[in-house]
Amino acid sequence: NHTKRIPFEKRLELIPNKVGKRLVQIMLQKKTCLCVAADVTTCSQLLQLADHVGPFICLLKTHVDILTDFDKQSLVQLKALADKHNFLIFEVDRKFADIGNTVKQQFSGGVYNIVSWADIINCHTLPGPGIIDGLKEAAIEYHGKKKENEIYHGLLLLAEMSSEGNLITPDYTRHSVALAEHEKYKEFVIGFISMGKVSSNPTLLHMTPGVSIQNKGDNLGQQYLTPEHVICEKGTDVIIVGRGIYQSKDPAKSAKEYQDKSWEAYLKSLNN
Ligand code: 6AU
Repeated sequence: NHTKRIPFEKRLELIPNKVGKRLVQIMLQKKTCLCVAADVTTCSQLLQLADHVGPFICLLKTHVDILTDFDKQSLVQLKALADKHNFLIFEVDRKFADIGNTVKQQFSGGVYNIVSWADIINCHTLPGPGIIDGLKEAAIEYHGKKKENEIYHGLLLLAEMSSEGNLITPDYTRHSVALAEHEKYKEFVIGFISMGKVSSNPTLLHMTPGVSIQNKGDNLGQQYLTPEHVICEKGTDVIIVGRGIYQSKDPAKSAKEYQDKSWEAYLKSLNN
């Protein structure tokens, strides 16, 4: 059964990447499968949201490119909030999609210096394996370590997208899965952005955007499913929720609701 679920406690022992392990530990400690997409446009909104939803999440997804007043100090504060509330940071805006040599610089250089504050990043697989190699080199060089098992970042491959009419085919997804499952990347690639479970390898995590309790979609092609549907029916591990939380009147209350729904669905799916 493709959606047969292995408990997180078991998977924790198998995951080779430090960040992937840490994430699953947090999920188990806090009983949450929720990642909040903090798509707000100022640093103060970002920090405020992170502080409000922090207790309920395992991961905060940032879009650093859309901050109008980006400054490095705010990221230091964000890191402090991540420590305070025990969550990891996933920077997604550099949804890396270029050749290895370019993404290596985008990851470790520029104004954002993502390598210094993000735990998790993601990339498109369109350019081929070189994109993973480039990002991996940047991650290893940042820590000045050459041993692969000392990588302190985790990479997610975009195997599927939530937007209507996207050009990803089943074949493209299969190739992305094969890359993630490759022995060479097992210390660095921790899973996928996908609409559900695409690999039965228990060390790889699946994170799914396009999740909302209330809405069915937006007017720019986003399509939503409920937390229960993506966890129980599609077999995903982590739900990524943006507007359903940060646009609600009380983001902390909404985050708690999504947290509870995600964990209930996870427990239910263990008995499926
Ligand atoms: O809940 P929303 O629709 O407000 O936000 C969904 C979040 C946004 C998107 O940039 C992101 O999820 N997203 C992504 C990823 C991983 O960034 C991929 C995708 O296929 N669909 C999607 O919505 O921050």
